Amino acid sequence: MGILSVPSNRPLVDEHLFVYAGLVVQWQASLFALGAPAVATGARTERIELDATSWIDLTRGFLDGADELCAELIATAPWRCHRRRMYDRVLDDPRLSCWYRAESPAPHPALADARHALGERYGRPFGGPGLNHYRDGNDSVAFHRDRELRQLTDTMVAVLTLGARRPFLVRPHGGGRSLDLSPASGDLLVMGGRCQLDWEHGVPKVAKAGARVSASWRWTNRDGAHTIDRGEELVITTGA
Ligand SMILES: O=C(O)CCC(=O)C(=O)O
Repeated sequence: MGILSVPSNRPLVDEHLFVYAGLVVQWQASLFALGAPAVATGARTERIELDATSWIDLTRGFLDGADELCAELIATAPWRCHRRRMYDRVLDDPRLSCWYRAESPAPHPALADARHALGERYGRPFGGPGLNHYRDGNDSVAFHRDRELRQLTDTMVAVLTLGARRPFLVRPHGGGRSLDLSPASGDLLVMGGRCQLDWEHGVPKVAKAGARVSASWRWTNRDGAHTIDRGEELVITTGA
């Protein structure tokens, strides 16, 4: 099955060992990702029309200082390893996660600013953020549609990448040719329209990768069937 990749003109520098609060975190740093975390001014957004009703907005370099923020979140966020029911089996989620309510303080002021910028850009209130930590290439999320949104016809899911660049694949629901958005540290993608109904996304395992954190915010107008597929469900939370 073919994979189309969306090129980025952002240069990568060599793989780094990044030391933060006693933690050694390894990833390929981007020249744009060092320094104090802040929403960048003047980053350009490109719209990718997946079909007539689904789209992805890709903003390369949405956040400055993304590697700093990645290291800080890895060291300070209340990470948990969750367990997921996949039909008749309960499996460890191969990544760490934590979620924040919209009304709770954001885990970092730059993430509060990012959520505010999303609200300004789209004129909609976003929730979250949810954070995921992919410790190395063995951590992943399989192709899926976001569980609580996948029957809804008008949703937005914004995903900000911090740290290592990993494939981020998007394909039609049920299979087909994949598009690889390959977000680098500080890049933002927003999946909109019927994307959670008609398309799937995933971050596959890779042979070697440094640490990556994703921060995501969601919005929906609640239009749609609202039927939840109970085949797959997040059930148990354990310590990291
Ligand atoms: O971490 C990412 O980039 C994607 C996360 C995701 O798709 C999810 O948690 O539903």
